Amino acid sequence: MSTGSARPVVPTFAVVGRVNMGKSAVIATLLEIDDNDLIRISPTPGETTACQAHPVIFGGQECLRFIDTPGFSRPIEAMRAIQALHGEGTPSLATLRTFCAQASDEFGDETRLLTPLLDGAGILYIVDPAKPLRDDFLAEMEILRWTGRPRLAVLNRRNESLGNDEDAWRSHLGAAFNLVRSFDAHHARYDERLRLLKALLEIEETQRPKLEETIRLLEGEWERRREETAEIIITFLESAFSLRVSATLEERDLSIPARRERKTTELSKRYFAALSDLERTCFSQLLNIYRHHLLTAQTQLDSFQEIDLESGETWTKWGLGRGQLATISALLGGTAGLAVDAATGGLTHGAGSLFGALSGGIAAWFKGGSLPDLRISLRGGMKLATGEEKSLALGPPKNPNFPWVLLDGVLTRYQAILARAHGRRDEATLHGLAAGFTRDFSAEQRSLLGKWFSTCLKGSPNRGLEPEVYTTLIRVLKDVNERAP
Ligand SMILES: Nc1nc2c(ncn2[C@@H]2O[C@H](COP(=O)(O)OP(=O)(O)O)[C@@H](O)[C@H]2O)c(=O)[nH]1
Ligand SMILES: [Mg+2]
Repeated sequence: MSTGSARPVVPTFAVVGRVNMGKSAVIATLLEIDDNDLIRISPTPGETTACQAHPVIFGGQECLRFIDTPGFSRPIEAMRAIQALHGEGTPSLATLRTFCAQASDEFGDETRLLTPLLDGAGILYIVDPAKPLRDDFLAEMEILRWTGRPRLAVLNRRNESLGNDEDAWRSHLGAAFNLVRSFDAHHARYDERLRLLKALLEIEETQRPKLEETIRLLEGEWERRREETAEIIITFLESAFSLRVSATLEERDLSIPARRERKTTELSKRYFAALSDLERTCFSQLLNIYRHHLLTAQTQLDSFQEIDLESGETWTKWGLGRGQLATISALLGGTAGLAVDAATGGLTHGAGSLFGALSGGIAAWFKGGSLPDLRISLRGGMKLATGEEKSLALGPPKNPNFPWVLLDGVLTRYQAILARAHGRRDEATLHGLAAGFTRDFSAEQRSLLGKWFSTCLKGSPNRGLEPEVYTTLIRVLKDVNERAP
């Protein structure tokens, strides 16, 4: 119930407007809540019948609160009733209180909406400027103006169509509100969310220090997430580049070509399945950091089936250009793309002698015998273990663009994660978007990452380079954040 003019300790804003204008979607996007059990967003009007408080909590402390309301349902009638109650002149806060205290059920929605305002909450008034500006909207604005609370009008356009009344909306809102802002609840990115929160600072002077502190905390949180992301990507790349799968082959597997082919193909499938698992883990960690539960990320498995076909779409879409690859390859001694470390990670260590021809991959090992037609040339080799058994180990594709394509796959999905608004309720699969990022890296960034990649591909990541790789990635992630898809 309303208590005099006492302001709430926590800066509080009630989100009001006509039903179905996207009030709940605006809150969900602002507060990154994509769970329909926590914030119900629905095309069916009238599903929200009570006010619901949504706290913003940092370090266990509530520092900002939004109140979702059912919205106006009979604004013209309510306006007349309040006016009649007050008599001549502009209705006062006292009249609004009396109205709320006396109102019958027919004004249930209006009463519920006004109560937090009478308790001191500021106003976020959500409208869809594509809708015709009718009298009932003007009545809503009028009632809100009578509360005298700080008020921000938010234009949330729910579809592409431009209404004819946009100018009229703006001029009426401009007169009745302290500030008017556009905000797209289905597409707003971090910067736009921050901009809307900063608008609250402008309308609610008395809460300035608290709101400024909250914005600082949010900015800090955003940076922390970027740092975590960089760390996750480094771990992912390192394990992906060092990934090897191996199988034991017996003499009989080698003597029958069909069997041999099947074994090798199975092994290559296992390699890509394991790579996909690593990607999936990486993506789900990123989705977790950015609080998305309705998204899944598709792995790059399909792209990699094509990685040795230079005309393949992936080859041209992601990864570096030919000249850039040549520069890196020269920098690393010209053979980096093909070099296979004799040690091939831990898999071949220990027993047995290493067969030659590693640099030719498994092809050269099958002297005389025809090699299964693997479309992807994987690093790896064959070695003789004890007795009659041989083990075959396969590793990352030898295509020198592999690491860059892999990185672009992560970065384009990161970009898609940042572009997803929490106010949406549809499930979606993230595909890597059109253009990659690695091609636009500076020469220094490419050479540093190229060096580190090559050590990882050889199975012995250079830890000394990691701090620089980390800083470079942070820079890259910032650029991704600033480039809208
Ligand atoms: N395309 C689009 N649809 C939106 C947007 N905001 C809300 N909606 C949709 O409009 C409907 C009503 O949204 P909701 O937030 O529940 O409205 P509320 O009744 O004012 O709380 C839902 O189907 C939303 O998905 C938007 O910015 N763009
Ligand atoms: Mg709602």
